[in-house]
Formats: sequence, structure tokens, C-alpha cells
Amino acid sequence: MSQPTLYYFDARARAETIRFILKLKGVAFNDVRLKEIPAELKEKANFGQLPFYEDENISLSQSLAIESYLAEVHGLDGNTAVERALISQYVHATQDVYNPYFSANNEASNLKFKVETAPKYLTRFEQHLKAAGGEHFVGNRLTLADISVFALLDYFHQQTHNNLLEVLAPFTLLIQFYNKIAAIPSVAEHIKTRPTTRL
Ligand SMILES: N[C@@H](CCC(=O)N[C@@H](CS)C(=O)NCC(=O)O)C(=O)O
Repeated sequence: MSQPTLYYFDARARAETIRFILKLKGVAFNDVRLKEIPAELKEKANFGQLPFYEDENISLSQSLAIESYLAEVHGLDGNTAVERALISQYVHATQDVYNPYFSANNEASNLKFKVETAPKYLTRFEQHLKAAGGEHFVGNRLTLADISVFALLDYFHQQTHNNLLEVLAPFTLLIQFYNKIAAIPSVAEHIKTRPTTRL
């Protein structure tokens, strides 16, 4: 059986949740990190963009589609329609944090992200985690919702050039949640051994 392949740039950004799922589940995969998209890959990738994922059953674009496919394959999805909807809600909420960060291109938009957008979402994430018992976002067990929020918090941890860790500092329950998942051996190993990248 051939290994799955994940094509992305040499960055965490829209691929790191996918990498965390695969690492957590002990799935060996080709982690292809590109500087640019070669013409033949651009043609092959379903929407000409990355991340693009392939295994023996599927060729898939769109980071969130790849995440939910892998969550279902590896038992990290919801058990009921309600759980699946809640997981999807948290996954989409993470995009409402990433997207303005990725598009912030001057001091004013960067500052707005740090003092307004990020705290607004982190406050809500923390409230929901607390209401769910403080350990997991959905269903009292590890799901894609946890991994997706974890990857977002991990992103904040790594953006030292932008002091995003400082933005995270008041959210002690989220930090505790982050530290617990970061200590899972396969996750810790990935964090330790992955390339250091700016994004
Ligand atoms: N909604 C898509 C967005 C994909 C996307 O914007 N990919 C960017 C990198 S993060 C890309 O491939 N840019 C190069 C290009 O469009 O040629 C997803 O979540 O996968």
C-alpha cells in the first residue's frame, strides 16, 4: 500500500491540522513541501491550489475537506449529527481567525487582528471549552474540533516574530488545553522535528 501524500508549501498555515491528524494517528505520509507549485501539480490539484492530498482512494483539495475526510477515516469525527455540526462549527471558526491574519498586510490590520479579532475568538473558544468541561470541545473525547483549535493555538505559539503568544497569554484554559495535546508523544515529536517556518 502506498503512503498518502500531502502537498503544501514549506509552512504550517493551512496544512498543519492535516499533519497533526496524520502524526497523531501514526500514519506515515509524504510531507511534500514546495517553494512553488509546479505546472503539472497545479493542473492535477483539483482547484490548482495547496494543500492537496492524495491516497489510494482519493485526490482532494480544500484544507477543511481534507481534514474532515481524515477525521472520519481515523475516528476523529462526531458520533451524531449534532456532534458533527459542532465540530464543523469549531473548524470553521478557526478559519475566521486564520483568514484575517493571513490577509493582514500592514501595521493597522495587524494591530486590529491582535487587539480585536484574535481576542474575540479566543474568548469564545475558551468559554465553549470551559462549558464542555475544559478537556475537549465536543463529545468528551478527542475529535477534529480539538485538533483544529490546537493547531490554531500552535500557530500562535510559533508566530514569535509577531508576538502572538502574548495575545494568547490571558487565555489560561486554552494554554492548558494546548499543553496537554502538545505533550502527546507523536504530537510532541512532530513539533520538535518539523522544519521551522515563518508561516
Ligand atoms: N480554501 C483553500 C485555500 C487554498 C489556498 O489559498 N492555498 C494557497 C496557499 S495557502 C495557494 O495554493 N496559493 C497559491 C496559488 O493560489 O497559486 C483551502 O483551505 O485549501
